Amino acid sequence: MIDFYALTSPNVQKIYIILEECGLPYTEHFIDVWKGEQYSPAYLKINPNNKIPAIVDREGPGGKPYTVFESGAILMYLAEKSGRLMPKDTAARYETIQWLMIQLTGVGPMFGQLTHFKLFVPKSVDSYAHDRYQSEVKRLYGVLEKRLGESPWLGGKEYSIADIATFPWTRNHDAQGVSFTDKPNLTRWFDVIAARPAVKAALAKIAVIKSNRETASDEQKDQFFGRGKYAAA
Ligand SMILES: N[C@@H](CCC(=O)N[C@@H](CS)C(=O)NCC(=O)O)C(=O)O
Repeated sequence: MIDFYALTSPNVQKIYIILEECGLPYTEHFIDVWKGEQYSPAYLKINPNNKIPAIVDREGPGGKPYTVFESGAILMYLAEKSGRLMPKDTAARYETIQWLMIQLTGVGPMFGQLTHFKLFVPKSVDSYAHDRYQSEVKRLYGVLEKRLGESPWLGGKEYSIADIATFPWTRNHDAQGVSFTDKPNLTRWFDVIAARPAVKAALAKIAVIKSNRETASDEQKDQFFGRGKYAAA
């Protein structure tokens, strides 16, 4: 059994998808980051970086409970545990890891910052940041489109954790200012992943999760965004 510390964000969606793909039994524990629950002493013992997702595998290495945080590390751990979704051959495995890393170091941070500036900072206040992140997001979509024109899947010949990591971040491409109408390769890839039964099951679970996102107070938003009196000194 896997204890899964979750809510609804793209990094969490990846873990719902791999758990469903692998048929691993799990129990959800919701950490409402819009209420500051990621800062509770009990949760900080699980992830000292106060972020979701995290998991505790009750049957980890040596049969003992094992904690994993950071979505990329969790994907690799669960792929290794289940023997699926990551190639065994060294060259093929590192091809997958490279595209996983593009998601972890490029797509996630850049798409996340663009969303922050689009939703929470009026363009009149900071058009430089809007334009900087918008340009980088468009560039990254171009890289993904090209890759998917040369390879059936991001990580290579097979569906893998590189696809699972990237798919949730592309679900809101229109809101990110990127149309798929001129991106046939991303369209094909996206539609095939969205039609997978495990992905549908994961997204159905996520769709009914309630959070404090819409009703967060200004102070709770300040804490979540690390600003105002919550800015790191
Ligand atoms: N690099 C981390 C990022 C996770 C992340 O940013 N999680 C957000 C989800 S909303 C979070 O927990 N934010 C709470 C906070 O920053 O206090 C991963 O890939 O797992």
